[in-house]
Amino acid sequence: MRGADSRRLHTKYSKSQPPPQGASAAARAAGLDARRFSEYLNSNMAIRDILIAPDPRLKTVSDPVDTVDDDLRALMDDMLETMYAAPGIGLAAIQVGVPVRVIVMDLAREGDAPEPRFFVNPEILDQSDTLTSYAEGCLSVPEFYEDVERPDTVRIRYLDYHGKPCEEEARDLFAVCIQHEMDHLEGILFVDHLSRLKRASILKKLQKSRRLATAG
Ligand code: QAP
Ligand code: CO
Repeated sequence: MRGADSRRLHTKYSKSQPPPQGASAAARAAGLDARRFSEYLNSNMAIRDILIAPDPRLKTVSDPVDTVDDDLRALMDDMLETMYAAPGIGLAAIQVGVPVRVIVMDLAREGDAPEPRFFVNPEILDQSDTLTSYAEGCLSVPEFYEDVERPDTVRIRYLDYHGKPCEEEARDLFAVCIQHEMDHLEGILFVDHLSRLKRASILKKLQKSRRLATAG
């Protein structure tokens, strides 16, 4: 995220001087507030539709990425815009209907500078035996939150926004989020970790609100 393109974008944009069309994730990395930035989103910028469960496409196992190129970066930029607009903290490509192994994330607290992160072809190298439980939500399962137990630390390998191989240890909310998002790459939702009864109840309610939304 740091590099030539981010250095060009050090000026803060104001309302009278909006950012250029298609200003990418580099703009955010340079310190633009993504939440203020969202004021400038318009129909030319691609906020994509988020698939809502029980959409069968969410069960797809996503394909590995061959090359991190400009096309893929355009997808990652769109995903980040879509996630910020929602707003959410993590999004997998399949949630916007693209079955490739790509995740975007921003765990920065509201009011703090945004910290967009990109994970291409992520893998878990190692995981702790200790489990921890967190009340998870999901942009594809709107308005439902349930405790899910997962390893509390994972070591991951992935390619970043520029295709550079990276390796690091994820803990706390980062560990929860990366495991939740990596589940999406296998076609797994957090509700798949719940009892059949609880899962069926949530999916039925989502289906019902979908019916009501499309009937009107
Ligand atoms: C996944 O989730 C996650 O129900 C990312 O009405 C969740 O961004 C990782 C959201 C928890 C770790 C812990 C959910 C927005 C956003 C909703 C999200 C909603 C609006 C969820
Ligand atoms: Co999710």
